[in-house]
Amino acid sequence: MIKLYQFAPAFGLPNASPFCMKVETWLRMAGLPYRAVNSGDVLKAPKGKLPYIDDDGTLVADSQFIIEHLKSRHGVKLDAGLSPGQQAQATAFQRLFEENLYWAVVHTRWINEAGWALTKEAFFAAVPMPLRLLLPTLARRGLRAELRGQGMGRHGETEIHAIGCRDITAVADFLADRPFLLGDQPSSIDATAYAFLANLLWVPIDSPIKRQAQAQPNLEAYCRRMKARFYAA
Ligand SMILES: N[C@@H](CCC(=O)N[C@@H](CS)C(=O)NCC(=O)O)C(=O)O
Repeated sequence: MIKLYQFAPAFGLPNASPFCMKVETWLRMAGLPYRAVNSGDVLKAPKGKLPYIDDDGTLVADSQFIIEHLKSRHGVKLDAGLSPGQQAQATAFQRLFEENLYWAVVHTRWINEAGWALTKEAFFAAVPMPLRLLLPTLARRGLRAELRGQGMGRHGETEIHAIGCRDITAVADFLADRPFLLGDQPSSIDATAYAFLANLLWVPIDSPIKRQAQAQPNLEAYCRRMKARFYAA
C-alpha cells in the first residue's frame, strides 16, 4: 500500500498544501489505493518538505518525482494520449502554478497581516503550549526568508498581487470552456491545477489574486468538476 506523508487537512480542503493535495488528487485520478499519513512531520521527510511517499519501501520526495515514480512503477496511463505539444503545455503550466503562483499565494497567507491571522489559527491552533507561542513566529520568519530567497518577497505587495493575477488570467483564458486543462479528459496536470486553484478559491483568505480567480466563472466550475469526479466519496 502506498503511504502518502502530508500535512493534516486544513481550511476545509483535503490539504492546505497544494503540493500534498496535488499528489492525493493524482492518486485518486490514477485509481491507486493509498493511505494518507497526515502527521505533517517535515523532519522525517527525505528533502525536508512534504509530500513524500513510501511505496512498498521506496521513499520518494517531491510531488512531481512522486508522480513520475508512480507512473512508471504502476503503469499509470493518465497522460498516454497527450501529444508532445500538450506535454509541453503541461510542463509550462506546472511551472506557473508551482514556481510562481505558489509564492504569490504564500505571501497572501504568511506575510499579509489579515491572511497571517487566519493561517496562524488554521495551522497552529492545535500545537500544544508552550510551542504554540514560538512555532508560528519561527515558521513565519522561515517563509519570509524563503520568499526573499526565491525573489517574490522582494516585490511590493501590489506587485505580487499583479503577478498572481496575471497567472490566474492566463489559466482562465487557456482553460476557456474545456472540461479539463488539456481537453475533454483529465490528465496529470489537472491534479496540479485543481490543487492550486482550490487552495486559492476555497481558502477563506481574501486577496486580489483570489478575487481575480472568483471573477473567472470557468475556474470555479473546473474545481467543482474535479471535486465531483475525484472526491465524491
Ligand atoms: N517541490 C516540492 C515542494 C513541496 C513544498 O514546498 N512543500 C511545503 C508545503 S506547501 C513544505 O513542506 N514546507 C515545509 C518546510 O519548508 O518546512 C513538491 O513538489 O513536492
